[in-house]
Amino acid sequence: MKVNTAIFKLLFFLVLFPTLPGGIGYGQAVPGKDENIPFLVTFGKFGETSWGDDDFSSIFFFTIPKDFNRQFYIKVFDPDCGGENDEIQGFFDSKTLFSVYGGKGVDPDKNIESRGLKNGQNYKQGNLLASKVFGSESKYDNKYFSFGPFNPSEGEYNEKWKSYIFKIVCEGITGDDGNLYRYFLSRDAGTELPIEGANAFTYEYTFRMWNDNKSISHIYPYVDTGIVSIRERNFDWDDDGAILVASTYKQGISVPISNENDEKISVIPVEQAEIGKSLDFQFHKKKDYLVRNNNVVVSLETQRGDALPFFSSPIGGVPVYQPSIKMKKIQK
Ligand SMILES: [Ca+2]
Ligand SMILES: [Ca+2]
Ligand SMILES: [Ca+2]
Ligand SMILES: [Ca+2]
Repeated sequence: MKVNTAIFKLLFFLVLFPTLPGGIGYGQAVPGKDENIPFLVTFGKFGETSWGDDDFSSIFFFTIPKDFNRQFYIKVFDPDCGGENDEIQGFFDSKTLFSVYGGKGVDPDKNIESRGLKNGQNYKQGNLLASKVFGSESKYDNKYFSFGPFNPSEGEYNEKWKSYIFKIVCEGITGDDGNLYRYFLSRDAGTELPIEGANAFTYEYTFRMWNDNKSISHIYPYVDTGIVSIRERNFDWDDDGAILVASTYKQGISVPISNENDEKISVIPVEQAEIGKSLDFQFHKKKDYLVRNNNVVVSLETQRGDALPFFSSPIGGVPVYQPSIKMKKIQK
């Protein structure tokens, strides 16, 4: 009887969720496909902020669409701090704690502290579902570790996104080295199988740039109704080329850039044509010489002081500049 039920359930889910063709841009890789960012980075708490991480922690949220009712996994690529990918300072002595939260208190729309933007606020609200500390461990070097399985209903339901919200917190609990890693939201523990309609977002993006002279990385905030301007902050950009903001309306406006262990803040006006779409913040590396191991922090606020999330899979797709919008406006 139990076996029959299990088989029936399996068949039922196979009908509902057939294997989707590859290459569809679902937002489960963090950083996302369109972002062209090699790694997230979190330093041990004894690190220097001049190495590009201003708070030694990072918070990401995952959204699981309410129609998806199977178990899933939150996978971390290269969770260790040692061996390949990571940024050594002296010798590898960092330990990194990854913690997955669900339930009440997680949803950053309902609980602002959950965003983790202000020192002293409790960003660990919610039910702790899983956690693990990683040191320098070859077992996890350049490999995935899977948290889960989780049931979607263990998240906190958000009506606006019609999704269950989960949170993963990464903290450098000791040491001074930089842990570089990525996330993947998967239907399977052993492989990377995306979930249709899922996405991921953060309010403070701390990431590593490519070690070359030509790559352009992107992050994509969503412009909701009621936003008239955005206050952008970048920290420790190492004077590494240009940061531009582009959209359907803006061809690319450069914003003031930070250098070493400092921040630059600027206010960017938002036009009506940009509401309900994503903006494209572009990070163009310096061409004349190579700035190596550039880690940078970026955050945004609306004119009301609300933090703006960046989505791994840009809402409404990557914005493409449409000169006609501007021309129409000029002709008026
Ligand atoms: Ca590693
Ligand atoms: Ca060290
Ligand atoms: Ca790592
Ligand atoms: Ca930097």
